Amino acid sequence: MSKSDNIYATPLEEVSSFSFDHKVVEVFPDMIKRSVPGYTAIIDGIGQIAKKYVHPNTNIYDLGCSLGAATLAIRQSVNDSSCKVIAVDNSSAMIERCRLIQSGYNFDMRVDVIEADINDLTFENASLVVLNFTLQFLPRGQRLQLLQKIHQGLNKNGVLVLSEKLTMSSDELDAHIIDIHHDFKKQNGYSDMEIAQKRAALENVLIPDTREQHYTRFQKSGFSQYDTWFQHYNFASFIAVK
Ligand code: GEK
Repeated sequence: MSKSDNIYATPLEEVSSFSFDHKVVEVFPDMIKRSVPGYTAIIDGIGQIAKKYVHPNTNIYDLGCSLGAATLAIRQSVNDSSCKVIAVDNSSAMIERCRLIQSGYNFDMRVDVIEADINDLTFENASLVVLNFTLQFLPRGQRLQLLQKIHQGLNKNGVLVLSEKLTMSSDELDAHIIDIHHDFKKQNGYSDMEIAQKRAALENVLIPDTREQHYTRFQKSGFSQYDTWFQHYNFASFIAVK
């Protein structure tokens, strides 16, 4: 069972930059469900997308896998022993816990849980690549190159699922949707102080793009079809097909 997230529940003299350390690992499932609107629906949807797009004898990549929720959904819904999931994260605390969790399930479909920077990977024979709320943590300058490498490593008709927090198209709308997201967090039991301190911790760590920036990047990476398959407030998930 995941402990409940109270990392920012007491006032901090100085809020340091957010990092995916042991403290976060302990509360992660609770934190992400209470903070990201639609998270559970997106994980379920990734399982359904995998059912449709994963082919026998191919690789599936879960990039920035954290504890492997997307990996688990894919293993559960596809469960083909000729396929392999490669789950990657650069947080050693996440990877340690992810290995433990994944080894607790007895699926036919194998998973390799790897500690690495996703920028250092090469992708091959991929039918599905998942970036579920990970790209937003990479410096903007690294994002296009990663998508180009993913596109190269996908088989024809292979799919990238990219979920991200979005910046809205106008400053006014963006401010309003951010308020609505904060109300969502309050309804999930976070106090104003927790919301403010978490926001400060994520400043310059989570850097959201607009939908247009994502679409332009898909185009520049060579994807022929792309669309939004899910959105709840300023949290969206895109599907891009090679
Ligand atoms: C889920 N996908 O539950 N290389 C590898 N991993 C990275 C990198 C990098 N360069 N940068 C960040 N990460 C998960 C949720 S969380 C999203 C993803 C969130 C990792 C980081 O360590 C963290 O585990 C993950 O990306 C982002 O479906 O917490 O909002």
